[in-house]
Amino acid sequence: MFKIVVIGDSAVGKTQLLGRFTRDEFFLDSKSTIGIEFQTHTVDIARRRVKAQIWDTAGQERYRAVTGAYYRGALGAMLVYDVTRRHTFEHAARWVDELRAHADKSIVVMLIGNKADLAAAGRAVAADEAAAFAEEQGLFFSEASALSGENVERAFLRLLEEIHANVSRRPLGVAADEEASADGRGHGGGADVLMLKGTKLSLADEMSIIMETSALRRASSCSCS
Ligand SMILES: Nc1nc2c(ncn2[C@@H]2O[C@H](COP(=O)(O)OP(=O)(O)OP(=O)(O)O)[C@@H](O)[C@H]2O)c(=O)[nH]1
Ligand SMILES: [Mg+2]
Repeated sequence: MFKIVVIGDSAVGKTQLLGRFTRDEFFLDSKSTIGIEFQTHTVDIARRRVKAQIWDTAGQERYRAVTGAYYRGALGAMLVYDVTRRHTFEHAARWVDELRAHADKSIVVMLIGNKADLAAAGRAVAADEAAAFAEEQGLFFSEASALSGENVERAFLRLLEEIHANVSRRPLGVAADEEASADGRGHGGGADVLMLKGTKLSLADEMSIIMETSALRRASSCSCS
């Protein structure tokens, strides 16, 4: 189980990228995400079954829930901006700072310039500029379109491959132990062991996410300003 977080400003297409990758779906009139949601999707990476657990939250500060638990145990991140709205790209540096502050140092990050289908008519960020920023920050980079599906699966698979390579490069003792667990041959067996090692999400974390998310939902349906 590989935990991936999707981050970036509001309305850049985080939820639609996730829907395209996990269910091959797209909704033009999607609503802003409130709190935290996640989807899982199983793929084959380097002849191994890998379950990607992909977490999605609101780009807008007031709809976001607990930051620490969101990033905890994440092995990868999709940092999304909208190729037609320049400020969403300019904020990418802030999202990188947030990752550096809250995520594991070895997290693999993919910068995604989404809405590539609109680039011909309304591009506001050159691909070269984004690629240079990604290189400087040590991120992978791809433009994509959740609407057309272009590059979506490829970008997620690349991220998962890089995470897989990262995990495989861990010290021999750790890797061997995790592989045995993943195959069900280790103590306790089963992929859950690997997931618990990876995410270290305690029951208290899960409860706080559920409670804060429902509080956010109540607040967002309140008519007060
Ligand atoms: N043309 C085009 N529109 C897109 C694309 N991806 C998303 N959209 C649209 O952009 C809007 C926002 O998409 P969301 O996926 O909800 O954005 P988000 O980043 O999850 O936003 P928050 O949940 O508020 O943080 C919706 O109207 C989508 O239909 C894309 O690739 N191309
Ligand atoms: Mg969303």
